[in-house]
Amino acid sequence: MKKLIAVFVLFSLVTVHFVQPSITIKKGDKFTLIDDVAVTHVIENGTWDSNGTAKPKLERGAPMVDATFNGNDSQTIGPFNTAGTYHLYCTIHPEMNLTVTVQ
Ligand SMILES: [Cu+2]
Repeated sequence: MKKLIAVFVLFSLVTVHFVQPSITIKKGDKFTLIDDVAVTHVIENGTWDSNGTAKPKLERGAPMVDATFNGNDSQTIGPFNTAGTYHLYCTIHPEMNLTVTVQ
């Protein structure tokens, strides 16, 4: 099963965010991230903390994610082969955090 999740922008870079802040998938699934505007995103393993500091971290059991979007494109992320909760973020845009729950 492949799920879709979109990335979009409203008027300024400050408000760039994931349309959904979280996604739940089954073990072994991949999902597709869609960048539906002309904005570059670089999605990697890690999070932005509440102070706006990037915290890169490859969590145990997570696939290594390093996906560059150039705008109006999409990429498949995964597969996630181990159940757990994982964190992805956009290294360019603070607050662009995505939580992936694998069941
Ligand atoms: Cu971004």
